[in-house]
Amino acid sequence: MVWNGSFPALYPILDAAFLADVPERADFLRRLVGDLAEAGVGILQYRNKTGSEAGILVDARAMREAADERMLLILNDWPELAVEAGFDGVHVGQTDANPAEARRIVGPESIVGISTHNEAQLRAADAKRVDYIAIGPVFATATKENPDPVVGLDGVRMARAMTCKPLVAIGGITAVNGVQVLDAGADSVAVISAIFMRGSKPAILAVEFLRSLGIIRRDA
Ligand code: 3NM
Repeated sequence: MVWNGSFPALYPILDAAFLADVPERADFLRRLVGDLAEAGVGILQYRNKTGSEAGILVDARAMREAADERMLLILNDWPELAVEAGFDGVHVGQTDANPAEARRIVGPESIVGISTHNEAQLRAADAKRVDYIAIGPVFATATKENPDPVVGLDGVRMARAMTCKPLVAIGGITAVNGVQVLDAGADSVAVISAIFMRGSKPAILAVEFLRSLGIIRRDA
């Protein structure tokens, strides 16, 4: 994938845990994704660490229908399912499918992103055929099980100095601290809880987040 334009500055990650008890899940997903696209979200990841392959595919297809071409859709960890669902790419962690294998499956035109947590992983990722590199956790996060040590804003600066690829920062990022993370050199901030909080309206939170980053004007 060659980026024509810049990487979207806000990269929400929809974790399946957020969908646990919603009624009419496919309809809910279609509405949610449509609302996020309307809000100006340009890239969205679907992350489901516990579901069956069949279940993930059903969810992913519903998302694809609603996103049309306004939004890049990335699947966490399942390159084959990403292709089957017509997603734009796949994101792999350090212990998931390796990026070369993911690239072979999704093909040269799709997006492959990878998580890194330290300097050695960043160096290795930069040499691979990946389209963006994520670094984290930047701040403490309650969302990920067994998170790696916090890298802080200095970790983002270090990562920026080590790669020219689009840099996505993740972990504990909010509408309050997001600007600092971009100022430290990240192209994008990936967030779960700041957008997908129980009882919240993700599209409203996304608009507020985009405003806080200066992506949409405060009076818009
Ligand atoms: N990956 P929140 S931190 C999924 O360090 C994930 O690679 C991380 O959730 C990493 O925005 C993280 O709620 C959790 O902190 C991000």
